[in-house]
Amino acid sequence: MTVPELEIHLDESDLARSLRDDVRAGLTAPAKWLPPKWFYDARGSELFEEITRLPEYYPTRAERAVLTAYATEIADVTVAKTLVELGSGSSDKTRLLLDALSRHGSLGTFVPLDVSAAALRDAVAALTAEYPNLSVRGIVGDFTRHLRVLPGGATRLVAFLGGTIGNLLPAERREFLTALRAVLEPGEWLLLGSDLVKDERILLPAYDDAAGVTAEFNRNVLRVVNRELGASFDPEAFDHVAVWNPADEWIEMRLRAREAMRVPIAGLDLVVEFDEGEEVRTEISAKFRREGLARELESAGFALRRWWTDPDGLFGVSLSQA
Ligand code: AVJ
Repeated sequence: MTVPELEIHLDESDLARSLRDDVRAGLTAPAKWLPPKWFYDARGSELFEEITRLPEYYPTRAERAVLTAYATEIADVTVAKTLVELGSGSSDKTRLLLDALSRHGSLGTFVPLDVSAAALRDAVAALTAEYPNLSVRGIVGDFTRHLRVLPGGATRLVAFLGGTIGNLLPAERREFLTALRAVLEPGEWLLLGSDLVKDERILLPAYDDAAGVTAEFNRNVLRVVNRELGASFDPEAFDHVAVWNPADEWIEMRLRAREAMRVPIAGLDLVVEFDEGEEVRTEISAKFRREGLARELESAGFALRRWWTDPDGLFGVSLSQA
C-alpha cells in the first residue's frame, strides 16, 4: 500500500507540549487528574480495540447495531457529499456509513480527523484502497482545537461516534458543540453517538471487565507518561478503579496508589507525591438521556432530526442539523 499524505495540524512537538502541560497541570492539582486522550498510543489503541470485543463492553456493538439498521436512512436524509469523522481511530464503523452514502451516490469525500498520525495513516491507506471512487483526506488534528480546518464547500455530515463526546466535561461539551455548529453551514449535519444512562450493573462491568483489559488500558497512561516524559511510575503500584457518579451521570476511571510514593518525572523536573490510596482521575465517560442531549444540541444551535437506539436501548445515535 502507498503511504498516504496527511494534512498535519498537530505535529510531534505540539503533542509533546500539550502532554507536558496536561501532566504538569493534572498531577500538581489538589485532586489529581490526567486527560483520557493520552491513553491512545499504539498499545493503548490496541487495548481499546480489545475492550470493544469484551462481553461486558456493550457500546461498540450497540452503536454498530444502530448504524447497521439506519445507515441507509442517514444517507437518504442527509444526502451528504462529504463525510467527516472526528476522532476516527480505525474508522471501523465508518464503513457502514461510507457504504450507505456511496450506494446513495452523493458521497465524494471522506475526511477522517484524528490526533494519531499513525492510526490515521493506516485507516486512510485501507479506505483509499477499498473505496477507489472516494477522495480520502486525512487530517491530523484535535477535534477540540482544529474544527476550522475542515474542508467545506459540499454538504457535510460530521460523525462523532463511539460515545467519545462523553469524555468531555459538560462545559467542554458545550464549547465543542458550539464551535462545531459555528463551522457548519446551515443545513449541514451532525451524527452523534452517545452512551445512555442505565443500570449500574450494566455500566460498571463495562468499565471494569473480568479479564482486566480496561485496567491495563487505564494503567497504560502511566506507561505513556514514563516513555514520553521520562517518568518513573510503576503502573503495577496503581489499582484500576471504576465508579458510577450518579449526580453527574458519568463513569469515572481512576488509578489508586496502593502505597505512599514519590514519583520523579524527569522531563518536567517534577516529583509527584502520592498518599496511600490517593487517586488520579483518568477519564469521565458521561452517559446521556434523550431529553438532556436534545437540550444540549439545541442550545448549541442544532435541530434534532432523528434519534435511534439499539433494540436494548443501551446506546443512542442522534442526527441533528445545523
Ligand atoms: C471510546 C472514549 C467512548 O468512554 O467508553 C473504554 C473509552 N474507556 N473503556 C468510553 C473507554 C474505558 C470509551 N470511548
